[in-house]
Amino acid sequence: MRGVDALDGFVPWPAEFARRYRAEGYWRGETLGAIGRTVPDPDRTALVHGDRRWSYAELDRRADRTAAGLAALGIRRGDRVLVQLPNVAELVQLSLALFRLGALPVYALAPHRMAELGHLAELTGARAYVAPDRFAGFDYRPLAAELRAANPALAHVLIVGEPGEFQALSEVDAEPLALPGPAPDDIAFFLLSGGTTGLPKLIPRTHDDYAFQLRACAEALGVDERSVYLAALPAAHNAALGCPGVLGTLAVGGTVVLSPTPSPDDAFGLITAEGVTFTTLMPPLLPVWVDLAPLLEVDLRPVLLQVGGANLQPEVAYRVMAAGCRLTHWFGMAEGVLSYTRLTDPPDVVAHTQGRPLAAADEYRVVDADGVALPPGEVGELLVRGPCTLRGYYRAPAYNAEAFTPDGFLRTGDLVRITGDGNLAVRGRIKDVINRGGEKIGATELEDHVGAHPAVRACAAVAVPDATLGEKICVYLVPRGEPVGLDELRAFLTGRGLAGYKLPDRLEVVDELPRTSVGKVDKRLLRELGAGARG
Ligand code: OOB
Repeated sequence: MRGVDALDGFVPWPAEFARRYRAEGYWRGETLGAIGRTVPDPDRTALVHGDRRWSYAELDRRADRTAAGLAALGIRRGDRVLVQLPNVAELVQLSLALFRLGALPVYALAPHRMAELGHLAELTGARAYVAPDRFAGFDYRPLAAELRAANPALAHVLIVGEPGEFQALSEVDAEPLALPGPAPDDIAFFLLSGGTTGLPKLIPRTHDDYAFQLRACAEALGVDERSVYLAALPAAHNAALGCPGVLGTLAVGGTVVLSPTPSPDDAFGLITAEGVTFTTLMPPLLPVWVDLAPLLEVDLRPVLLQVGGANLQPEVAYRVMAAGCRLTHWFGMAEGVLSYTRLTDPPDVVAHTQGRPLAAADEYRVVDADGVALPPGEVGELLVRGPCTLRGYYRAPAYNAEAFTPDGFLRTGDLVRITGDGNLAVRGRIKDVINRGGEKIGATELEDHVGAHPAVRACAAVAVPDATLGEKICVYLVPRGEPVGLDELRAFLTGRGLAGYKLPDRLEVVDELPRTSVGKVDKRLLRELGAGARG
C-alpha cells in the first residue's frame, strides 16, 4: 500500500510523548482537511485573491471537488505531490484537497529550479507536480518537462493557468466523494528545512502537530473569525502558512488575503481595501513598510506586524513601535519550534528578544559545544523538544543521528541566551547557513555547486554583512588556472538549476583558503575578512 510507503523514513514521536501531548490537549485528533468545513458562517469570505473572493462554502466545495478529481487521477492517501505555487487561491484549494485525500504536499518555493525540484521529486518519489504557468517572469512548463523526463515516478503535471502540453489543475475536478482520509498522526505535508548541510532536508509535519501549532499561534495573537490575514510572504513557507498564517486564520473562520509579493506596491492597497488586521514580515521589509506607509497614505496601526526569520535590529523595532504599530517578534523554524513576544510585553522585550516558547510542553535547553547545559544568561546552542518540533528529517537517518540528541532534542544550530526574565534572545548561529534577509542558503549545498565548475579548485561560501538584507552571500574561490568572474559563476550556477536567491552576491578570488589548526576551512576568519573588505 502506498500510504504505508510514505511512512518509510518518518520518525514519529515516541509513544510516551504522543500520549502526553494528547493527554495535555495539545494533540486533539484533528486533521487539516477539516479546515474550512465547519465555520459559523459559510457565507463569510474565506479567501481574497485578485478579483476572486471565495466564501467558506465555495472554498469547501472546490477543495472537495479537487480531492475527488485527484482521486480519479489515481492519487491516493500517502502519495507525495510536489507543490510549487505562489500566493494564489489554488494553493489553498489544492492544499485542503490533498489534506482531505491524505496525499502529502511537498511545498517548494517559487524560485526553486531543477537542482532543488529534482532532489525533492527523487527523495519523496512524488507522483505529481503542480506549478503555475508563469510567475515572476518565469515559465514553469519547460521546467516541468525537464523534471518529468528525469523522474519517471512523476505521473502527472498539473498547471495553474495555461497548461501547454500538460493538464490544467482546474480540470482536475469531479463530484465530491467520501474519502477515507488520513489519521491525525499521519504526515500531513513536508516543508523544506532552511538550515542543513548538503542537499536540502525535508520536514514531515503531522496533522496533530500542525493543528496544534495553528491553534496555539491563533490564540497567541488573538486571531478569530473577525481577523483578516494578509499573506504577503510566500504561503508555502511555514511563517505565512501556519503561524497561524493562512491555515490558522481559516481554521478559526477569519479571512485570508493573498498578496503576490510583500512589496508595498502589492500589499498596501490590499491592507486598506480589505481591512487587514495582521500580517507576517521578514525583518528587511519592516523599515521599508513603515517609511513608505505615510507617503502612500496607508495606516499600518490597525495591522499587527509579526516579524521573524532573521535578525531584527532593535532600532528598527523601536522605530516601528514609535510609529504606533503593534509588533510581535518571533523566532521560528520550519522544523516546528516557535517562540514569540506576547502582545502585552514591554517594548524593550519586543525589540531585544524573541520572547517565550509557544507551549508549556516545549522544552528548551541551552548547551555549550560539548552539549553540557549552561546556566541561564549564558550563550549556547538551543536544543528543543516539543509537541510541534520534529523528531527526525525525512529519509535522512545518518543526518538525524547528528541533528538530534539521543533523547530527541533538535539541535537548532542557533546560538541563544535566556535572559533574566526568561526570554529567548538569538545571538548568532553555529550552523553553516547564510540568512539572506530570511531566505536560508546552506553553505555546503552552494559550495558543492560552485565546486563543480571546472575552473574551481576550492571554495567556501560565507555570510557577509549587508545593511538592507542583514547578510549576503560571499564565495571565496581558489581558481584552477584562469579565474572565474562573478557573472560567469552566477550563470554557471543558474545553468545547474540552482534557485536565484542562492546565487553569490560577491566573489573573492584567493590563492588558498585559510585553515584552522585541524585543517578545516576557517570560515570565521573568512567572515571577518568579508566583513572588513568593502563589498
Ligand atoms: C523561519 O523558519 P526557517 O525554517 O526558514 O528558518 C529557521 C532559522 C532559525 O534556525 C534561525 O537561524 C533563523 O531562521 N531565525 C532567526 C529568527 N527566526 C528565525 N534568526 C534571528 N532572529 C529571529 N527572530 O525563519 C520562521 C518560521 C516560522 C516563523 C518565523 C520564522
